[in-house]
Amino acid sequence: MKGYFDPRQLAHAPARELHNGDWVAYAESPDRALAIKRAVPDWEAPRDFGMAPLLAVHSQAYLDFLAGAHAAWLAAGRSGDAIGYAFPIVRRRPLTLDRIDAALGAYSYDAGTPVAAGTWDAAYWGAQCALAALDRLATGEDTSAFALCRPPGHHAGADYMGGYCYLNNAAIAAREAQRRGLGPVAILDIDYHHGNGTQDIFYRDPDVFFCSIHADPRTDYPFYWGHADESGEGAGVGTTLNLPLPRGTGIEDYAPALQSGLAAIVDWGARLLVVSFGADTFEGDPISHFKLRQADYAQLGASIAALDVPVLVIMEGGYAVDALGGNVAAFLRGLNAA
Ligand code: SP5
Ligand code: ZN
Repeated sequence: MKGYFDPRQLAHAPARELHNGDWVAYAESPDRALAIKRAVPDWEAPRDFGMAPLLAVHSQAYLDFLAGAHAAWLAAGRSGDAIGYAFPIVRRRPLTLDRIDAALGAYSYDAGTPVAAGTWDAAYWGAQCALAALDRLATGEDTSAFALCRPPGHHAGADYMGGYCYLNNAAIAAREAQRRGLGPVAILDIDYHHGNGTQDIFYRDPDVFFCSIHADPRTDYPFYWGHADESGEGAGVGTTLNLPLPRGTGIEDYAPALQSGLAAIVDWGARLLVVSFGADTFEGDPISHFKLRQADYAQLGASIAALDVPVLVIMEGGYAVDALGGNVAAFLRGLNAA
């Protein structure tokens, strides 16, 4: 199985994030990618599939904002990473405002997602990794492929960033797979956090099935999405499945949830599965509260492989850097064991 990574993804390196009312070191560090790179054997650099696949998911205005935000921040006389502090919730009108601080608020839903000098380049090449991995599956030479997307993507919506995410790599790959006639596509999100951006993008879409297994948003980020009763809207009713689990969940309760998610994906008739994989379900993760161990990841991979459809693995979260490479490698081994 090929992995895809581009060194330009390391250019995204915000210094700090707001956590419990104070500044702390940014958890989504370039070291995460380097740790995964060391633990997985077979790499290729992505080729450039251009902007069109990104525009199939994200608005032009949002992409323009993202590409220019750090320069606008510097032009406003600031230094360091661009971070918003005012957010247009509570039924404000969708105004188009020039000031960088207004734009930072309008295009994000949290203050945990700074735009650094290298953010656009890194996010762009991360998305190209997702497209390159899809391209590999399309050749039929492999039944699985791995995109080391970093920064991650599943919290990013059509026109917003959040949760360390800027471009929704899983959604970009899913849309491109549809365009190439590789569907029906299902997305299985097994990051610790709910994939709110992905859910929003496909919420009214009956043609992409989205299933997320995650920490209960009553206790965990992103709070406002991922509750069990969210199941799609309009034509998309029934094609979103949320399976929240309590803090402290270990493999004994995680595995049955995964089986029910996989059963729903099979029933729905997926012919391609995009997996948003986060290793922040690990017992040693510094910002999360599930209890999976390294060997459990091989079991998750094997359960997914049993579906017998092509699997595109998109990297999402996972912040126990010392264990991250081993956890990702275990998952990919389980996926490819059969
Ligand atoms: C992709 C992904 O896993 N995003 C997770 C975003 C979670 N952000 C909110 C959690 C705040 C915890 N901050 C801890 C910082 C420790 N250095
Ligand atoms: Zn996460």
